[in-house]
Amino acid sequence: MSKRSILVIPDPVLRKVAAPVGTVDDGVRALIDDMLETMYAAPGIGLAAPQIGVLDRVVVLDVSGDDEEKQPMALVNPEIVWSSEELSIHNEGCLSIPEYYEEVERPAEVGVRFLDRDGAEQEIRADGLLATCIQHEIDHLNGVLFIDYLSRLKRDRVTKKFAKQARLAALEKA
Ligand code: GNR
Ligand code: NI
Repeated sequence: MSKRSILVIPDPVLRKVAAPVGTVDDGVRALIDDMLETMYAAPGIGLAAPQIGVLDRVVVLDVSGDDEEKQPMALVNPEIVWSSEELSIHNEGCLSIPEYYEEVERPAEVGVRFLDRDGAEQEIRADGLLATCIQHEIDHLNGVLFIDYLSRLKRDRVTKKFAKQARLAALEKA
C-alpha cells in the first residue's frame, strides 16, 4: 500500500468525469488500498479516485467515529438508485478544498448500487452522515464539488482564494 497525494482546486482533473471500471481486478483492489491509506492519513471520511488523479469510478469511505472500530467501505461504479424527498443539511468539507466548510442540503436518505472489492453487486440504503458522504463522493466522479451548491458569492470567494494560492505556489517553484 502507498499513500498518494491529494489534488487541490483548481486542479482541472477534479472537474473531469471518471470512467466506469470494467472488472474489479487486483489493480482496482490495489487502488482501493492506496485510497484507504490516503483517506485515513489525511484524515478524512471519504475519498474519490479523481482526488488522487485517477479517473476511475472508485470511492472509499469510513464514517465510523474515532472511538469505534474502523469500517472501511469501497464502492466501485456506485449509482444512486433512489433518493428521499426529505432533505438534510450537513456541514461539509473536502480534502481537495482544505480548511473550508459550509452547510449543504442533500437528500437525507439514498439507495446506492455498486460493486464491492470482490466485484459482487451490492445495494445499500444510507442515511445520516453516510448518505451525505456517498453523495459527495459520487459527485467527485462526475467532476462536481460541494462548493457548486453554494451561492455564487461564496463559491467565487473560495475559488479565487485557491487560485491565488496556486499562483503563489507556482511562483515559489520558478
Ligand atoms: O473528510 C471529509 N469529510 C466530509 C464531511 C462532510 C461531508 C463530506 C465529507 S467528505 C470529506 C473527504 C472528501 O473530500 N471526500 O471527497
Ligand atoms: Ni471531497
